[in-house]
Amino acid sequence: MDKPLVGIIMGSTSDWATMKPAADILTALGVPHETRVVSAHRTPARLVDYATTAVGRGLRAIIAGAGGAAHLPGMVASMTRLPVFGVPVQSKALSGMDSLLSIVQMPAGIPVGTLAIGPAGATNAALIVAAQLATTDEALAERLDAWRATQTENVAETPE
Ligand code: RP5
Repeated sequence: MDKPLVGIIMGSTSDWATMKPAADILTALGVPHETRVVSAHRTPARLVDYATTAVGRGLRAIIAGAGGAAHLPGMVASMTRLPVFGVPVQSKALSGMDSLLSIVQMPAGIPVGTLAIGPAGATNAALIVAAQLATTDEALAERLDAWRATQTENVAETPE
């Protein structure tokens, strides 16, 4: 297995159903990645360790999904210069609006690129990371172009 270039982290195992599409996209595009449960609230020491060692371990980007009071992406971003993309997980109580607002509204200086709520956000987080990596990886660029072309070909002309 190649050294991971992308870290996919999430606040709870209950986030996996939302975040799995990000892993699936990176697998389909041949981008080495790792998946970890890292909670800003329940495992703060794990969070510090993950964020502060990410650059040294060769990661190029981090995708962080969390729900509710979703501090994970912002806290990770505060401890690494790597690009961090936040995926708001749809919560039961507030349908993910809590997750979205707590991820998206970062004060100036520590950016988190915030995606859509739910699996669509996880999918697009992986695609945006792959697009960035593809700017310096011609083989990946070709795989991403092919993936996009297949998606286009699979759009039906009529609804039934
Ligand atoms: C957050 O709390 C997690 O990201 C998850 O979305 C939410 C609920 O976690 P569980 O109670 O399901 O573990 O930290």
